[in-house]
Amino acid sequence: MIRPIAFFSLLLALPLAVHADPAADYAEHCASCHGEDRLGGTGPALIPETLGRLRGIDAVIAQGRVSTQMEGFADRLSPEDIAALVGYVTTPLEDRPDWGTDQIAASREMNADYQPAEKPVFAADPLNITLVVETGDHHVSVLDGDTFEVLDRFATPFAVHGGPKFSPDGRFVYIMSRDGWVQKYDIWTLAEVGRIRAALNSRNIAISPDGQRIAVANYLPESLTILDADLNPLRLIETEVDGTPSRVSAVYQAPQRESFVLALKDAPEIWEVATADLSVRRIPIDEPLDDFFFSPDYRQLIGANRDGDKGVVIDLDDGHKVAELPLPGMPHLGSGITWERDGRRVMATPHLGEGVLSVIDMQDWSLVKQIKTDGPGFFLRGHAASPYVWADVFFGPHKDEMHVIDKNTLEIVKTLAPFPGQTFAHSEFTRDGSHVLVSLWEDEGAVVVYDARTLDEVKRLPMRKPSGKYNVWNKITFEDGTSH
Ligand code: DHE
Repeated sequence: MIRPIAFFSLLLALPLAVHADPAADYAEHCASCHGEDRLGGTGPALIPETLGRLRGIDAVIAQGRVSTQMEGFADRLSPEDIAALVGYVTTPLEDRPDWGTDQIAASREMNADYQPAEKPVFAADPLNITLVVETGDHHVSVLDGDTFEVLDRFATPFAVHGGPKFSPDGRFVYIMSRDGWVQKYDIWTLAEVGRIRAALNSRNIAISPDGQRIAVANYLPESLTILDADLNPLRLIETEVDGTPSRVSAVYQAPQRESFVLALKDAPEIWEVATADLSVRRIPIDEPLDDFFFSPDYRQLIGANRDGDKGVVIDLDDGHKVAELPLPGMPHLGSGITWERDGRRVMATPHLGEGVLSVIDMQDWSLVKQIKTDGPGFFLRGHAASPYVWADVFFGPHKDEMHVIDKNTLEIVKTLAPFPGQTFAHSEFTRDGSHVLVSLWEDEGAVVVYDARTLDEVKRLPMRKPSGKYNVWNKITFEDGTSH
């Protein structure tokens, strides 16, 4: 017979199998900031749609995030608890959350201290301002495009993605986060106007030519949210095809057509929404297309198929397919730019899966050349005043390189690599095309300013993981060499 005292000693000696309880840990440590429903609060939503591309979630839980309210939990949670929590927050929600116009309207937060200035509060050219999105600590820096002085640096919602969109006069900018927040900022006053959560997970935004409608493309819920210029929700367009919801991959502004053009992720249709009355036109296509690039008159679009091996040209007036281009290696058409070459308009697109840039004749949609690069690239930039195209090598061992390519010969004339081993990507020209700004895309990063003619470095501005840069003039004039 075992005596009681010996029995307890035996129990204590046995290794205790303590199982992590991520739901309880979430409720105790995370819910107050990230929401009991994981849809966000003062902190971002913790759902796979938002976290999908985030690396090192375990390290963030253990050590926290510098310059944010996210503290570290390594002193309270074991590595096993943290691993279970990562599994918990990257598992899809059981029920499809509800986010209708009432919830959207209730999320609107206007800045009570905002007093609009009557003229810019700075001496710099307001149309040569360049915004730098700093993803390292979720801020935007406002740069004087002539002196490169930082005029303001403001906090954004978590994980800004895609290009901010400027009002047609260049005064206001709308910035979107993957969490569906749309922030409005007044460049003249250097102040936030307010923000609203248009959806729970969003892709990008577009603005109507009169600046009165902001369209937000959403994955969750599957929809397009239309806001007015004061961030009031006007309409939630549910993107359903034959009773099945489709995510909206992206929304594009087509100013000449006075419409928004929608790429649907899950249905073989393109939607066109009139900016005046928000009526929807549905264009059936053979297969879902994504990542659109438009002809300068916005009559034709070229989209990539799901397998990433061809480009399909659609005429938006009659809805018919005009051409198909063999473009293997995942063309990133959304990063395409155009220019005039030998009297013909060409477009160039990088490929996410192959170290080439495809140059396409936009008159007959033939392939002019595939320029071999040192690896797959993400972004391209040019400017009417510059003879060069700037193409990064975003992926692979040469991610530290930026190719400068002659627009006529289509040859690489120089490869810049000032920071060996570190990502050097995304460029943007100043208003007059005299300078180019490139991101050292690292947490202790920088924006490096080049003379666009001599290709010499002019200045380095320290920044926290700078990603995209956006010049007001180039954007509002729809400069051919930049994204729209
Ligand atoms: Fe982006 C723009 C989609 C991953 C940084 N990206 C866009 C746009 C789309 C898009 C549709 C155009 C929006 C606009 O400007 O209106 N991006 C996608 C994807 O589908 C993809 C491949 C996967 C995803 O998770 O969404 C993707 N994008 C990324 C990244 O991993 C990048 C490098 C880092 C990040 O911040 O997420 C990234 N995307 C950017 C940037 C732009 C962008 C900086 C704006 C480019 C510009 O110059 O206009």
